[in-house]
Amino acid sequence: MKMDNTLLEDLNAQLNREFYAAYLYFAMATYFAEINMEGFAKLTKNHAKEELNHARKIYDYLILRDEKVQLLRIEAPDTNWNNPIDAINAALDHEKFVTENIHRLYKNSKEKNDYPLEVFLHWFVNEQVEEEHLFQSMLDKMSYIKDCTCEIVNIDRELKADKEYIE
Ligand code: OFO
Repeated sequence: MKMDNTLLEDLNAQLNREFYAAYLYFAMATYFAEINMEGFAKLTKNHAKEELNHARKIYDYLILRDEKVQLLRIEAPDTNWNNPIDAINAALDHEKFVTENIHRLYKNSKEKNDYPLEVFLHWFVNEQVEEEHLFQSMLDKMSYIKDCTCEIVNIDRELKADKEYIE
């Protein structure tokens, strides 16, 4: 089944948004490495790799559907973060933006009766719930203790030791 042109354009745009997300998280990892927050650097670098995996899923799916892959220009992320809370806030905002885009794609795939795409997008719909939760919960913890830098250092230490965020 050929994909509707609007859906195809939007899916290629989502491929680009996933590559941009990887770029954004690599930029965050660089920021955290520069201020010697190794745990946050590890978390965000790991997340950049996850985003590349999201891009790969969409890329493979387009090939599987015999549709045209468009590799669009990747914007440079804005990296003017004043402190760690600012950076994690930007991560959460970005994930909310991605969720909106995934939901629109999902809604349109239903409206165009593209059942395979609708089912393919289930994984992304669920993934966005996890992604928003990850950064929201981290931001909550950081916000409670924003006046105590030493606690942010503790969170950083925990992240550095966390086996979930392996290199
Ligand atoms: Fe962060 O989930 Fe993809 O973009």
